[in-house]
Amino acid sequence: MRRPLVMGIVNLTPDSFSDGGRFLVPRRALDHARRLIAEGADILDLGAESTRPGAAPVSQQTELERLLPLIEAIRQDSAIAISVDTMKPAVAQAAMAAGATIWNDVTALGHDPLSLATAASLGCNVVLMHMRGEPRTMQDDPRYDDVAAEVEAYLLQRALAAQQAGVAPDRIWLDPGLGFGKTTDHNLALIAGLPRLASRGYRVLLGASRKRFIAALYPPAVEPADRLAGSLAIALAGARAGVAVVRAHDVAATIQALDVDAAIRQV
Ligand code: HH2
Repeated sequence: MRRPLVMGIVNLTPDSFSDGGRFLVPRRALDHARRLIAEGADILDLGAESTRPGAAPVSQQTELERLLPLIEAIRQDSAIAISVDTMKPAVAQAAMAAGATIWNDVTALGHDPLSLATAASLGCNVVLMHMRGEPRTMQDDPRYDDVAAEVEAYLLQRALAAQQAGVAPDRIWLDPGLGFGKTTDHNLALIAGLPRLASRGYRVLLGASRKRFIAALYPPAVEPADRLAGSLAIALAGARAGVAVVRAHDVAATIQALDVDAAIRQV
């Protein structure tokens, strides 16, 4: 029984909710990346623009200045798969040229009219994530009739659009986007719906690590760094639902939990 791949999170944003800017300096980001590699991460996800609720947008120039030196530095001593968390096609293109191979787009290649064609021409893996609205306003009373069905329909439609633009189906990863325009109940319904999403023929990526709704489930509200146990509970639910990739801040702990779970399921 193989466990899902673990994608370790490296934030280069001054206002990222969980790291509080500790990794803004590239030197620190590089140290953090190296630590996640040593802990056994399969993929590193580098993000220079925070997508937390209420976050302000970042310019293309700033994203590039933050990302490119880090990708180049990681590439000097590691062959780890690098993912870049961006909604801008020019940033994705420059990142792939520097050595990244995965484009993680929280707008499912919908932010820019050039995104679909750029992804196809780059030949990279693409993460298509569902988000309701935009980060600034997405948590303002989001509503759905059937959140799991609506998110799945959206993701399958974006996957089809990507394929029509020339992206190979085995390079498309789907992500329900926990916390992106969803209440706690919506997030729980999406987790419960993972087996169905994972049966649609595409790899599924799940990102629950340290998210706010975990603190809503276990009062009193805990700080992001104290949400590991809840994050692991969701990672395991994802693994049992057939998720292929888990996005996580705490790489060593996540791998340990997933390895033990995989060993149990193999018996
Ligand atoms: N969550 C965040 C950012 N990027 N990408 C994908 N594919 N799935 C996710 O669930 C996801 C994501 C969370 O936002 P942010 O505020 O940037 O925090 P952090 O990067 O520390 O998780």
